[in-house]
Amino acid sequence: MADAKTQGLALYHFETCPYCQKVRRAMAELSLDIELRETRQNPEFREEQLAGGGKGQVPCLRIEKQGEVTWMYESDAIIDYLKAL
Ligand SMILES: N[C@@H](CCC(=O)N[C@@H](CS)C(=O)NCC(=O)O)C(=O)O
Repeated sequence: MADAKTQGLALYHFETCPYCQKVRRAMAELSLDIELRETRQNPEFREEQLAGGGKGQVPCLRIEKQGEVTWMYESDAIIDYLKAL
């Protein structure tokens, strides 16, 4: 269940990816509850990321705001975005 600040956000990730671990750690430190979509064991998440974002690189933050969807790659950019929420 995401809170109001994080509604519309979903993080595409997988467990052993160090860049994903860095983002998940930042989420925990910031106490942000963001939907997690694990792409290694869930091919449908990988497919939707590829279709929407254009590449399967993780971590990737899907941001849906007022019906508009953007896909943010790069762990540092994602962490900066989360810190500014
Ligand atoms: N510079 C990127 C590196 C991310 C990265 O290398 N992710 C790896 C997994 S650890 C990956 O998704 N590789 C597969 C791909 O690029 O399609 C970041 O900081 O987010």
